[in-house]
Amino acid sequence: MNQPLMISLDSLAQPIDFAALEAAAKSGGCASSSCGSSAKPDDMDADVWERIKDHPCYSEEAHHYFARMHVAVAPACNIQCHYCNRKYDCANESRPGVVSEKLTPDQARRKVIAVANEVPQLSVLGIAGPGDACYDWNKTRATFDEISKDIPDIKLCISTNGLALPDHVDELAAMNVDHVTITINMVDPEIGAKIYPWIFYQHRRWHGVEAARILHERQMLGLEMLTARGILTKINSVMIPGVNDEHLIEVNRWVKARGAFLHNVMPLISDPAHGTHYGLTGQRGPTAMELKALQDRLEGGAKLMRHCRQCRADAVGLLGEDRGQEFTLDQLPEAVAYDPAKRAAYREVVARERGDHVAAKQSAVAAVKDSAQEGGTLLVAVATKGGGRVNEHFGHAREFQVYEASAKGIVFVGHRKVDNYCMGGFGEDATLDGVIAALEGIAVVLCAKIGDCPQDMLTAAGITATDRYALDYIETAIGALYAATFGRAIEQAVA
Ligand code: CLF
Ligand code: SF4
Repeated sequence: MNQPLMISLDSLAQPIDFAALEAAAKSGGCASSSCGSSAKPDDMDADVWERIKDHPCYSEEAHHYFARMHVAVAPACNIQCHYCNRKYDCANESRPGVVSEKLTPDQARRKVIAVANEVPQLSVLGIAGPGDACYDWNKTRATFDEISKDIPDIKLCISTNGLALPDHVDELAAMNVDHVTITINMVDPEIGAKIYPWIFYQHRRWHGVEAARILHERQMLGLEMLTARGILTKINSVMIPGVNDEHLIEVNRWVKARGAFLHNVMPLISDPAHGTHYGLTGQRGPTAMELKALQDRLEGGAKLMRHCRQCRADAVGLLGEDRGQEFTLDQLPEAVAYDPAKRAAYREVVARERGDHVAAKQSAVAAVKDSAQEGGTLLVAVATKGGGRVNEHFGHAREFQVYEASAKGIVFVGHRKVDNYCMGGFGEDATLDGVIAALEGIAVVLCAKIGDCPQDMLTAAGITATDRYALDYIETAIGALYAATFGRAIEQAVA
């Protein structure tokens, strides 16, 4: 069994122990078996790997180690989506489009530098609403221009509805923006008319099917232009049951044919309290199992992203955590100067840890494939705070990462958000009921620690929970678990 490197756990806990990070970065060389470059998948070009390996959204594996931050600098939008209400703001809410404060490009620069000095995992700066980064273009460009002067190695990323995208593709390429997300919910304007009541294009408002047709054509043109320039493009689609759920299979085909790098199908978030059209008219979102069923049907098409956390538009931190409230404008110093030392030290440590992780993962996956039996599928929920390890207490988890072990190996298939059950040392039954409901379909929960009471309640609900694999790499733990459940002595193979 791999011995956990304590530095990796320390480095992923908050606050960062910078002295320990630096010491670890300086200790020892980088053996070929443990170098981060060994994490490159065999079927990926070296150039593409170089561009995604530290991007937490474009690489599922990177999301264990690297953080993104969003700055809300471009509030104007040129379309209306039935799932959006840009007026709504709640700091406890976590969903796209929601933001606590809007920033000028100069305020954004101060904030990004402050975060880069404090959060060494930071690798990506995104502009992701509320509003549209391409429509409110001058602010997007000014922000990226400023920040890339101070932090040249930060990756720049935008998310757009696509309507104004074709007007800016050449500038995006010139600005070294390598990652663009287009939200594409339909390729059939009849369906689009049920999602978008209007768009604003060429100085006037368009409605209904005609509006959706224009949006569709602009989205396809933008995607083709990005592909032609070698910019990596991710497609986000909101799954809206009864409106576009079946249709997303067609969307997946279209975007694959036009060179999309990833397809991210996200569940509609719909609540009357949000004041959106869908929320107020009772349109429901999909259940976790409905989302998974659709994603499973899409396998084999455009490559799927399954680890999206539907971040707030001012999110800061690893995916699944949000430290935005630590960096509000009133907490920022007036003058900031970027210090690259922490980020550099962190990257060195991660490069080593990551090579070990990939080797452990490959071994566990091969062993599961080797011994998988017909129908031997195990859905496992893992409490983790990063680093690819089982390292979070059950009661502290705000989400569980879900993996499926089967004849296909060990595959990350999604996450389940929960309210953390343990508040100041004691748990609340009502919250635990919510956690159990969120774990629908899960066979086993792996965590770093769990008390007898929640363990018993989970057992009564048909879910096994164990801290037996605390601090193991996630795949190593699941491999051993799979062996105990279905396999033939896998434990030796992954030891
Ligand atoms: Fe932000 Fe989006 Fe860039 Fe990531 S988020 S602009 S690609 S840096 Fe990532 Fe967040 Fe999902 Fe977006 S988890 S909502 S996919
Ligand atoms: Fe809201 Fe984004 Fe849709 Fe504009 S494109 S209406 S900001 S979700």
